[in-house]
Amino acid sequence: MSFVKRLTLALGLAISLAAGLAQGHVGSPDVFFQGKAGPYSLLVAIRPPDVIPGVARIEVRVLGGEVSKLELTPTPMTGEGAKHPPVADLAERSVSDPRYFEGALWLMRYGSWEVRIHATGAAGEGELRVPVPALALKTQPMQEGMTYFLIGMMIFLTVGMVAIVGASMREAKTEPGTQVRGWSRRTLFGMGVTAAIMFGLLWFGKSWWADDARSYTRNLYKPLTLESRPDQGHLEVQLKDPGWMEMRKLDDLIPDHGHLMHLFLIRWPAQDYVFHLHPEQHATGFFGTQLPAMPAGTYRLYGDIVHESGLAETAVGTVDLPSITGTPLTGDDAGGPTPTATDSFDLPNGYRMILRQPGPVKVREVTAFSFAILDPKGQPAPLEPYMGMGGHAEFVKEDGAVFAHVHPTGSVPMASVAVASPEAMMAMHQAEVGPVVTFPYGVPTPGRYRIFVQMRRAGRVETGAFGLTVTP
Ligand SMILES: [Cu+2]
Repeated sequence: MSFVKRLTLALGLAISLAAGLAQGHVGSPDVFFQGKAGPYSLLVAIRPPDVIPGVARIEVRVLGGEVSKLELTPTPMTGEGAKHPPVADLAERSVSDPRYFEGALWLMRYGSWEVRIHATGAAGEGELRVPVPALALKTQPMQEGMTYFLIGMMIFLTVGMVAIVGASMREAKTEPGTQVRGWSRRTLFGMGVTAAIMFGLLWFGKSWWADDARSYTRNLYKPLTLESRPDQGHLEVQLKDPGWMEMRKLDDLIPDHGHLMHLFLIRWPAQDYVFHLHPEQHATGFFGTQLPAMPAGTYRLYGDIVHESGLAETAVGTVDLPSITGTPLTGDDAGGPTPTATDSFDLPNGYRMILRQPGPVKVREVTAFSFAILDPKGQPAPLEPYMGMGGHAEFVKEDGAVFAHVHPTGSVPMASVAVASPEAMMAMHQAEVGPVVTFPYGVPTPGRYRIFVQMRRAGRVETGAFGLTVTP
């Protein structure tokens, strides 16, 4: 029954083709991470696969120290799987650039994964763990060539099977060399039965296929949404789960930079006001916050949360707000008008925030985006940590297709880092920062972006905004 074998093979292939991948940000699946593996400083880019199970590509640049060998191991971030890592893969060192290593790893199932990067070199050994979410984001259609190939095979094998049965019933019992004339009833009946069995098998295959496609679709990542209820100067937001895998719960959130939710409100479509607030949770999935002074308009909401598995998600929504008198911004809450600058954004009292032009920005390639605050004399102003980091930057595409919340350590939320490795998280919290703060990030697609940057100076969080155009 080679036909069934082939069908099984084809189904397996189609199932593995029918997958995609996402992560905590919106429309920005690549992971960028800067951290230390023992004595070595590494800049890591992970390109998650299009399919789960699928192959993630890992690129590592050694920024500090002499590394002779890099080993890569993928494991789930929590649970039994985390305790039994597979054998490590050796990353390949570039011949032309000895500080650059590359590797590929299989991510076997959905969920919160990490890649363990073990570095060996002149100064000893060290390990860095980089969280990677593995979520199926889309169903990929079968390639046209494959479709025609499979249809052709189906017809060929079905007709072939009927013909074989027919020929064997008609001629098997005749002496060699005898000419058989006509088709007996028995032969035609046998061929009819074979055809019926073949159609039955095809029907079975089709429903098996459809069933598998349905169960895959059920597992496709569906982002959380934010439902909002503004009431005077107060905003209530509720996390809504559109129904996804059982592994997602809403009562397992862990604080990131001391807050369960980082809520960004961006006035849309002008993106001329941005606020970064921290609503308090008062029941599972229910959050509330006082609003600052805000002009009326439609605001897009992006709520960053992290689950105890280390999986980070961005819940999205919109809210229409009237003009709000509001309460003054306090604590870690910050924001304000963001008329977009090219490289110098005016702040109060003659200060400015500047973007050091990074040179040509290439799609998906890690670029170092560096910012500083200059005093009225043009001298770099001293900065203070803002929620434990040198700064917080949001890369937002003008058409809304991308929202990525990035830190000087890259695109991985600190709470996810903490789940993978608490010591690494402690080491990354910065007591002293600046005067230049650099964010490693690679924009996912060409187009026009805004970068909203928040840094703290003299006890005050300043918000700057910069335009960025990325050509294909
Ligand atoms: Cu942040």
